[in-house]
Amino acid sequence: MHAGFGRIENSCASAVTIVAASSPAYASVELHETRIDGGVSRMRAVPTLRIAPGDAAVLKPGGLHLMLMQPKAALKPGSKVAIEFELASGGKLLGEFEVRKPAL
Ligand SMILES: [Cu+2]
Repeated sequence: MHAGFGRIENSCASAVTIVAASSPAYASVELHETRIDGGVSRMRAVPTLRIAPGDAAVLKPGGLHLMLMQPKAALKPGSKVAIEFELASGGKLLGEFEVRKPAL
């Protein structure tokens, strides 16, 4: 299982809502949020993510992230992974993520 972090900017004049994500490199991709609940770090699935016009969603450790499940092949640091976001409007957004070693 891998985690994806980054910044998704909405430069459109209207809000966008991400309803799903997928990648050719993984069996499944989910949007998750980490929350501290009674001193315990828990993840929950985020079914939809709305981004207001001119705003951005920041995916970072300890917060929103992409949960990348079952990589289909070994991924080398420095290589790129494409992730496609499906929007509520029916549109699609293609993102490119760089593979990095976990920061320890
Ligand atoms: Cu997660």
